[in-house]
Amino acid sequence: MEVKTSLLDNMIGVGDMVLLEPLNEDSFINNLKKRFDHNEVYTYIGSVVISINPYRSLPIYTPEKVEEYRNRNFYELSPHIFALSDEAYRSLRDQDKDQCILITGESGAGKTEASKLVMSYVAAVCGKGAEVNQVKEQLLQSNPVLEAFGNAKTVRNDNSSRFGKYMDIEFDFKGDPLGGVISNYLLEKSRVVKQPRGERNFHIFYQILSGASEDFLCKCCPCNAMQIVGFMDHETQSVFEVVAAVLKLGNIEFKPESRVNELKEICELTGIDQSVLERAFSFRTVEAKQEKVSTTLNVAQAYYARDALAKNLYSRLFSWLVTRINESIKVLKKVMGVLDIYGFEIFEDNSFEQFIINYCNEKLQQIFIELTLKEEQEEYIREGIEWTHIEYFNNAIICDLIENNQTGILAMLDEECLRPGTVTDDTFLEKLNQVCATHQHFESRMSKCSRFLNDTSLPHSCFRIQHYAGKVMYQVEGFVDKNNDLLYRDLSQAMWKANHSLIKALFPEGNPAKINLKRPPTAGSQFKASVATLMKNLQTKNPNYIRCIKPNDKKAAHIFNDALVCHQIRYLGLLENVRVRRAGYAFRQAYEPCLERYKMLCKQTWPHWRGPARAGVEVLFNELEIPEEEFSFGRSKIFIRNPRTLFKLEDLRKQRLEDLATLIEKIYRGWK
Ligand code: AOV
Ligand code: MG
Repeated sequence: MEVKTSLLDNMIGVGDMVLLEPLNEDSFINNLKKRFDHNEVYTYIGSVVISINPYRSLPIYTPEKVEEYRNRNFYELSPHIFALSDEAYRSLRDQDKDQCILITGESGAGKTEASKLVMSYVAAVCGKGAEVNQVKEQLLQSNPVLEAFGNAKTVRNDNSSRFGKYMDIEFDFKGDPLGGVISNYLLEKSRVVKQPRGERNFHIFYQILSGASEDFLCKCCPCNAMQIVGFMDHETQSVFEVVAAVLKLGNIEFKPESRVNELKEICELTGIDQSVLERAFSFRTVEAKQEKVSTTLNVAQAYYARDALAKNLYSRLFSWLVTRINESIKVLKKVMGVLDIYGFEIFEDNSFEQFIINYCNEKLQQIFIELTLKEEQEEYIREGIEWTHIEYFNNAIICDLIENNQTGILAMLDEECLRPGTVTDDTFLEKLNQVCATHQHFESRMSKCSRFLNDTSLPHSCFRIQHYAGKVMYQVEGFVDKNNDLLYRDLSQAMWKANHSLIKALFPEGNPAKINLKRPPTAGSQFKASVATLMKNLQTKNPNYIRCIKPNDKKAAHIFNDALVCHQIRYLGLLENVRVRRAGYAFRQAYEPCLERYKMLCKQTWPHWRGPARAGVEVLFNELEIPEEEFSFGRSKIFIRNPRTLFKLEDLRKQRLEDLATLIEKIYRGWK
């Protein structure tokens, strides 16, 4: 049997990196490559799943596969995303532990696909019946709706998520799905008015444009999905009217000879009073205390106002969609959260959006480090278990560079945005230079004392951050404006006056009765706050990790680029992950629940053990003859090295329960 396993391992590589011999970067990559060449795209590091994007459809997600993985122990079958999904679902159902699935990896690595696979697996194995099926359908169909409105083609990924998504799926005590709640994170709304070369606008615009003119609504692909999710026909219609209005806004030109057709059409479509909108594109009113001052907009300002309106209409529509979907699917019970964000990305030109996206990825890497590398090692020390520290890079320092309340880049950007006087992107960059010049992960040439004064690859209008996943150069142009996220009040008032209930609802601040002179929070600070809430939420749940890896930059099947994979393995800290895992213990449990679960396996502890739980567990393990090197006694918990020991305990318990059931049945028959 052993020979057979190692022959197989030689051919397709080992399924769990913890068992890899010898362990180094080369062997790690070779193992992944071998498996990739044999269509084995999943590999474990203990309970962490590494997933390599195959860029082609593999026959490994069929209903038969679902059945194969259903109710099986994690390490029983070959590594699969279904095994992780099953494990998470069963811990939720049987042990009442809220779960979260954290999917990370750079743009195009396969996060969104992974999140859908997890959801479809869980939907396939949980609950039955018409009502439950309707809930499942709604949960699953929220994906195509949000992808149509929130995804777009970029150079890195043809279906790139341009927003972050976290979805809690909620279950009742039996493990049947009840509903869900979606949180969305900052949509990259600048894409509505401008796309980098080779990229596209959000999918929905093309879907609308490709539809037949008279009934384009019905031909659009997300329509059916919208119906299943629970949108009423008039709501769907309103949504498409807003999208069409955004499209038409892009065609408005402010030239003397230009026709006013577009404006008229928009107003007809949306019930906005044409004279009000025209006025809002011509003047800007500023209210200071009791006074109102109107200034005429020049052509550039009119274009700015137009784009700001298009971006706002679209991003508010998107948030409304999420809220609306939540109304259909929301309830609160046991939950499984699935997190699918926009992956780390480096483009030729990186702006505020990339800065935000990459910051979000830093935070997720931070959570992984906290829970798997840091916390795990600290727990051994706390529990008094002998331990040699394993080094790893902690990116907390980069998070701090970005989010520190006093000296962080976001705080300084806010300070600039709120400062009276002339504020430009350059004054912001100057400020960064004063405060960050000496930070190890910050690079720029503006400051006199800069270490990068002679680095010509770094233009004066840029700063560079050495992120955990690589160096990214950010063009400072647009940071202040995008953070301010300014929409002239005349426009929000014009929208609020529209005879269109959806548009009216999207611009509540346009209501003159609710004029609030306080400035709304900046885009950056809103994002920071929502990410902080997300991180707190994730920490209350039991984490399951999927680490996605992109095998090549060509979006192509069968190509495994060693250097590219190596880079990702390094920054994801995967080798350190194996080392910690290998030196450590796969499973731990406090003494009381452990004794409670297994006491039936030992005469001395069954049915009652009258002593400290720890002593009970000692007696139990002794009687079961579990080899000493397989476990350690911590201060409050038992640590088990190999998951197989745990499975053995579970199998024995199952056997014992079956024996008991047979026995009870016999006694019962005897009575009859
Ligand atoms: P991402 O979510 O990680 O990028 P996606 O999940 O959108 O990446 O994957 C990109 C593309 O890779 C998909 O559109 C599929 O064509 C292919 N792909 C990914 N996973 C699989 C799989 N398991 N089997 C077959 N093909 C796959 V981004 O959202 O850009 O960060 O922001
Ligand atoms: Mg994605």
